[in-house]
Order: sequence, then structure tokens, then C-alpha cells
Amino acid sequence: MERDNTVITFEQHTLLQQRRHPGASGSFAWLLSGITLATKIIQAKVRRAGLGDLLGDAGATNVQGETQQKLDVFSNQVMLHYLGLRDSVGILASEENEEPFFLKQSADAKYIVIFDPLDGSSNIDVNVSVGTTFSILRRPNDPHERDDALDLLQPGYKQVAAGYVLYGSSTMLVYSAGDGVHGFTLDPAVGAYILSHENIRMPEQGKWYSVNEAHVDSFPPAYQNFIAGLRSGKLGKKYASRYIGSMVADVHRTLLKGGVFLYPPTADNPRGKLRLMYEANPIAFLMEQAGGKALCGRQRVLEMQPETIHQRTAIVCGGRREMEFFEQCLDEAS
Ligand code: P6P
Repeated sequence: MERDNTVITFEQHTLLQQRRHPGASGSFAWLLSGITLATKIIQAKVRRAGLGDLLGDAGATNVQGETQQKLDVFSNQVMLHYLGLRDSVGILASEENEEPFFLKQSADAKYIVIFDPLDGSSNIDVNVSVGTTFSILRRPNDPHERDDALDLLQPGYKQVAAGYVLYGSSTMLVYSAGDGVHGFTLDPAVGAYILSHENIRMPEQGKWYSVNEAHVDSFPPAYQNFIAGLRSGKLGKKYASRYIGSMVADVHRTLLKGGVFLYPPTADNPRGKLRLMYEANPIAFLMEQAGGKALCGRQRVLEMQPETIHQRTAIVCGGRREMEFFEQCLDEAS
């Protein structure tokens, strides 16, 4: 029987999903096209970073106190511009900007997009994969019911959609709107994100753990015992380590192959290093949609009540077996 070579683009996929929500206005699909267009422009620059004057730092620091890379600044401007053009986007918040951008108060402007335009950018100069992460929240339809601060600081379970774009050996958009996790590979010849990984499910158990072991001496005991147990074969096999140091790449491997990715509390970052609103929340949303879990200590990441837009958090996220073992290590250490 001839193989069905029909391609499904991201736009087709989101329109098909939209049909399941009667009354959908199409404004969400139009918003998503802002993300796909911006990330296509970003990937084109990332892939040519060694040419022209795109490598290196931009001579400034961001709100995190991190040296901004030139591509950080470029990627941020592109995300802000193309999402800002979408009527349905009312608020934009970026890892690169201290304050959010309150764009429009119209009734249509019911979405909030919180993003990291180029996570892992310190790896760009050495040609390591980097990524864009995004989290989409909704505001009340009635402008009179809106509160700029409260609408932004919603817990992760209220995300209407979330995802990342990984600029790796290929460019891949991984996304969920609460109806499973789906991966789309950019076909440069067509200029479209094509469905390549429908309904991604995390393996029950993997074979890798992913953590920066340089900090292991300052991890809380439960985390130390967790890693030692994985390594010594407590889960029936001795785990190997894989750590790229670019969250989107480490998370993508964990999502597809199973295992666990973690950034525990450390002496340098006692609350963890990753940012809740635009790193941990999108990742946790995808992990849970794919059958995995994401915790900060005992707490489900998606239930954490944000206090500030740039707050950091610890995170352990992975497959069912690894996460059960992590919770067992927490119990034994208490
Ligand atoms: P460390 C990159 O700067 C980043 O925010 C994440 O992409 C990555 O997972 C983490 O920091 C790496 O941190 O302390 O291991 O270098």
C-alpha cells in the first residue's frame, strides 16, 4: 500500500485542533503564526552566526545580570516585533526585559506571551544547540475584569499552550495546547514547520540523567541520593549522564528518550537557576502532557504561584519511574 506522504504543516495542525473548539475566533492561530514566523527568522540568523558580526556579546547585561549575546538582542527584538503585531496579544514578557510590555487593552487582546527568545545563548559561539521557549496565558475577555499584575502571575496549569523551538541539527518546534505534545520539523526547502513527531509520549523509564554535576556537593541530600541511586542501578540499570548545558536541548532529549533532567537548588542558586514563568512552566506543561512529571521539591511545578515574572525555581522533570524514585528519595531524606 502506498505510504501516505501528505504533509501536515503547523498551521494546518492548529486549525484542525481549533475546529475542536467551537466558537474559536482564529485569533489564537494568528498568534501562533507570530511565533512560527519569528522563530524562522531567528533560526536563519542562528545558523549563520559565525558569518558577519553576529557572534559574541552585545556589550550589555540583561535583567538576570547575564551578558547579552548579540543574538539574544536580535532574537528578542524579532519575538517582540512579530508577536506585538498580533491583535490578540495584550501583554508580552521576555527574559531579556525587566518589565513586561502592556501593548493593548482591547477586548481582543486576550493573550499573554511570556518567552525566552534564545535560551542557552552562551553556547552559541561554540555551535551548541540553543532554543526559544514560550508560554501562553489568557486574560479575562472583559477588559474591566483585567488586572495587569495578576493576569501575568498565573500558575503554570493555567497555560493555554506552551512550547519551545530547538535550533539543533534541525529546527524543531515542540508544542502543546493541552491536547498532547506534537513536534514539527522545519523544512527549509518549503519554509514550513512540518508535523514529524505526532503525540510524543515519554518512555516510562530512560537510561540517562541530566544535571550539572559540578554543583553536586551543594545539592540537598535527597537530590544527591537520587543521582547516586540512578548511577548505582537502584532502578534496575546503571544510568549514564548526558548534559549539554542548554536547557531546551537537554529537555528535548529527555522528552523523546526518557530519563530525567534536573537543576537542583545549589549554593549559587539556592532557589534553583531556571526561571519559572518562561523555562520551567513551558517544560512542565509539555512533560505532563507527554506522560511525565515536573516537580520543584515535592511541589508540582505547574501549581507554583509566581510572585515575580523573573523568579527562579529548582526543577526535576522526567519519566514516571525516575520521578517516582525522586519522590521516594525526598521521603527518605525527610
Ligand atoms: P549551568 C543556559 O544559560 C541555562 O539557562 C539553561 O539553558 C541551562 O540548562 C542552564 O542555564 C545551564 O546552567 O549552571 O549548568 O551552566
